[in-house]
Amino acid sequence: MERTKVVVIGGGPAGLLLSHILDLNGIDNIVLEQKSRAYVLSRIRAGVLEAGSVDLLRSIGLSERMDREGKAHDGSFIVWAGSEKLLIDTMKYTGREMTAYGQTSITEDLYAARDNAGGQIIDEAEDVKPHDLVTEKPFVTYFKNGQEYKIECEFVAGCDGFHGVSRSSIPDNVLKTYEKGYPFGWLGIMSETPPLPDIVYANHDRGFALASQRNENLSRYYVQCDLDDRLEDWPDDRFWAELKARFPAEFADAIQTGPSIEKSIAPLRSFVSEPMCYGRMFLAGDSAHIVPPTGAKGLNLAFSDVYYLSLALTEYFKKNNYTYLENYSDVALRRVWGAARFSWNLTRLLHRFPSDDAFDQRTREDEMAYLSRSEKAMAAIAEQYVGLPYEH
Ligand code: RFL
Ligand code: PHB
Repeated sequence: MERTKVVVIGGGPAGLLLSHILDLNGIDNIVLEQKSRAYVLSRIRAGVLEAGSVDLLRSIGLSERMDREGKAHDGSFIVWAGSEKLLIDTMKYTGREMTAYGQTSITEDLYAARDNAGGQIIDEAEDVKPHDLVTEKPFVTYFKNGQEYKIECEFVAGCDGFHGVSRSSIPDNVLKTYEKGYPFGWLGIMSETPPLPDIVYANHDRGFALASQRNENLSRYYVQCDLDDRLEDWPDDRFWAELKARFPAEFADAIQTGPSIEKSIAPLRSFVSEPMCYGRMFLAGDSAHIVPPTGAKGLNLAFSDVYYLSLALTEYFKKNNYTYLENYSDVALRRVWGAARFSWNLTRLLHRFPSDDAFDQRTREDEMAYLSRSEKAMAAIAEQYVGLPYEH
């Protein structure tokens, strides 16, 4: 049996960042991760950071590599068949930039920082279970190498993603969930080829496509695909042909193709659970909410949750002030709903839905036309894309 102040369930970006900030504030914690470190580091996901996420990483001294390798952008383009390309100019409308820097690199940076600080991360922890959450003495059990362990703590942080155990430990009569599925997925590939200079979202009759990047010789591309598509249906040649068909010639001709080094299909989902706490357990990141990737919000929301939760736990441990913990769920959820609405709206605007009728399509085209005519409409998109400010 061990004791610590906070058990963090999940060693993804939310859990590692929380663990690190707590440690910087002198708050002991242990991270329990069910997968191996190699597996966690092999996951390829987000690529675009809001200005607030970059500020947060800088404020805790975790930006050295990001500042060197990440690429700041004034904004991202939207292209639409038959119309001018549109820049979501976050620099012009908000004075802030977006940064292309991969989640894989952030996770590596976080593991390195935890290792340097002597942080305790237990990987391949099986059957992790939080207990007695509505008492003042919660504890967490897990198995490792066939042996059962118990950690007593004061708080549990549920940072274990959408399929984790934390949210499902909250009784049904306490949790309210809101969910929307989408009738398509994103097929993504990584290739060791120079990317387009900018991040470009494309709407096309054949479906959505996205050109993104990790560094000057690593490109990330996505196409909207059917939910029942399998990876075997998508050899590289088909992927590249489909990707290029969805971009106007100006961009399609500039896309450099090459063998894929990773290929995966992700279904799209919007999901929010309320409240983001239960007794002495607090949820952060994908364990509490999922957004479709169209607005690049998932990782950024995980970071804003961690910002609020680390502040609340620090107030408690340093000043014996419980108010921030009491308010955590309400404060975090305000930002979560803003991003859930924005991501849903951008997904609706940029994808083709099998159920669309002519009216749906014409109103979508009109919304694009409105965006290209109205500075105020563009400013609203830019403000949300760069990320709404954290509440202080
Ligand atoms: P994670 O990353 O899922 O980490 C959770 C960790 O918990 C572990 N775990 C458990 N550990 C112990 N016991 C259990 N019972 C456990 N169950 C699970 C898991 O192994 C894992 O290590 O959640 P976290 O930390 O909240 O981070 C969230 C982000 O990963 C996610 O929101 C983003 O990747 C979403 N996302 C994007 N977000 C952005 O901000 N910008 C983007 O550009 C962006 N692009 C994307 C994305 C997600 C994508 N996919 C694949 C869904 C693009 C894609 C294609
Ligand atoms: C990515 O680079 O993986 C990426 C970029 C922008 C998004 C989603 C994903 O909106």
